[in-house]
Formats: sequence, C-alpha cells, structure tokens
Amino acid sequence: MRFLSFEGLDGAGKSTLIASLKAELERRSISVRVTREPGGTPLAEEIRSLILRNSESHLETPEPFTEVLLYEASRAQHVAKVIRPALALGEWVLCDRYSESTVAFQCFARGLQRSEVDRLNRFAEQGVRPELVVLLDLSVDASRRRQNRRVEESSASSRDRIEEEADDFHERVRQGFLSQSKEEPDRWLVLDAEQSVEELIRLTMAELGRRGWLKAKA
Ligand code: T5A
Repeated sequence: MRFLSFEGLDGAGKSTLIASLKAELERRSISVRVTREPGGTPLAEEIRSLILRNSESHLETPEPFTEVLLYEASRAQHVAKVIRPALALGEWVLCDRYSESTVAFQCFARGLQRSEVDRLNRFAEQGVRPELVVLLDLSVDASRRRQNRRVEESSASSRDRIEEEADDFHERVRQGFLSQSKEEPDRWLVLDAEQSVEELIRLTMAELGRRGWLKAKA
C-alpha cells in the first residue's frame, strides 16, 4: 500500500499521468484507487462545486478563510471515507491534489499564513500524508495554453473560479510548489510537465522502482 499525490498548475497533466500510471501499476497486479481533491466522496464533491463556482454563477465569493476551511472540510471527509479505508485494504492511492495544493494556493498565492494552514492541514489529514508527491512543473503560459485547448475542445466546460485568477496568482502557486519541493526533497519528485506522457510515466515508474516499491513483474 502506498499513498501518492500529484500536484501542479491547472491543466499540468495530473489526470492524464494518473490514468496512465494506474494502468501501468495494474499490469503489475497492484490494486489502485484513483481519487481527487477537492472531492472524492459525495459530500466532498458537493463542497468542490461550492468552492469552484465561477463568476458566471453571480453567487457570493468565499473569503480566503472560508475558502481554506472548505478545502479542509472536503479533505477531512475524503481521508475518513476514501483514503484511509483504501490504504487499510492494501490499495495504492493516487490522489489528484492534496494538502500541498492548499499551501501553494492558499498560502503562497492567496496570502494566508503558512503556520495556520499547516495546522489546518494536519488537522484534516488525520495523520494520513502522501509518501511521494509528484509535481508536474509547467510555466503559467503553458498551463494557460492547455486550459484554453480544453475549453475549446469541450463546449460544456468553462474556467472555474481558481482558473479565473490572474497570471501572477498562478506564478505564486508555481513558486509555492517548487519551494515546498525544496523543503522536503526526498518526498517530492519534480518533473518537467512539457515532456510526453510516455516519458513522464517512465520517470515516475523509475522513481517507484528506485524506492523499492515495485514487485518484480509476474
Ligand atoms: N485547490 C485545490 C486549492 O486552491 N486548494 C486546495 O487545497 C486544493 C486541493 C481544483 C482547483 O482547486 C485548487 C486548485 C485547482 O485550481 P482541479 O480540477 O484539481 O481543480 O484542477 P486542475 O488542475 O485544473 O485539474 P485538471 O483535471 O483540469 O488538470 P490536470 O489533471 O492537471 O490536466 P489534464 O491531465 O486534464 O491535462 C490537461 C490538458 O493537457 C493535455 C491533456 O490532453 C489535456 O488536454 N496534456 C498534455 N499535453 C502535452 N503533454 C503532456 N504531457 C500532457 N498531459 C496532459
């Protein structure tokens, strides 16, 4: 059982990498649970839609303190209902975003105090932290290009409230991730997200192998 999280700017390619990694791990008979934050349980998905409603909804915008508490409420529910039970069953959990996003977005970009957000994160995590955080590092320009492509490809989707933030907000998010990766280099794998999905999978699998986490192929 392993707990991995995946971080990066919006559209960095987390879902794409997670889907390929799941297939690769299942080929090795590893049981995998894919999940995401905010969200991952019915209640947490409802909280997600509250947080990410964009300006087109013309509804009240959460204050920064409210916003962080909503992310933490989603996380507490997700840990209790999905992540901890999956790990107890011996599954690998691949989680699209976790507490490191709260530090990058709500501290580095939104400006909340790190010590307060760290305390809230530890409270919501209930002792469950990823052993490895995979950061898909991408420039803000490249992230915008990928978001635009996605909006063009799908008539249903538009930008969410966080994607609507200005470029300097997203630059601070990026620096927030890179800064955290330097604080705990053994816990982070930083990958250049401009590489092909195949190369990103190869590098991630090599890291898992280097850590001795992969059984020999049957
Ligand atoms: N948030 C979250 C906080 O502020 N605080 C918190 O505590 C938490 C947990 C959540 C939002 O909430 C914020 C962060 C977010 O703004 P989200 O759905 O997780 O929302 O946010 P996104 O990052 O936008 O998720 P996406 O699913 O939209 O992006 P992905 O998963 O990173 O990107 P993906 O895989 O969908 O790929 C995007 C596009 O790029 C292409 C894909 O085909 C797709 O078109 N692509 C590549 N192209 C070239 N090369 C590659 N290697 C590629 N990989 C993917």
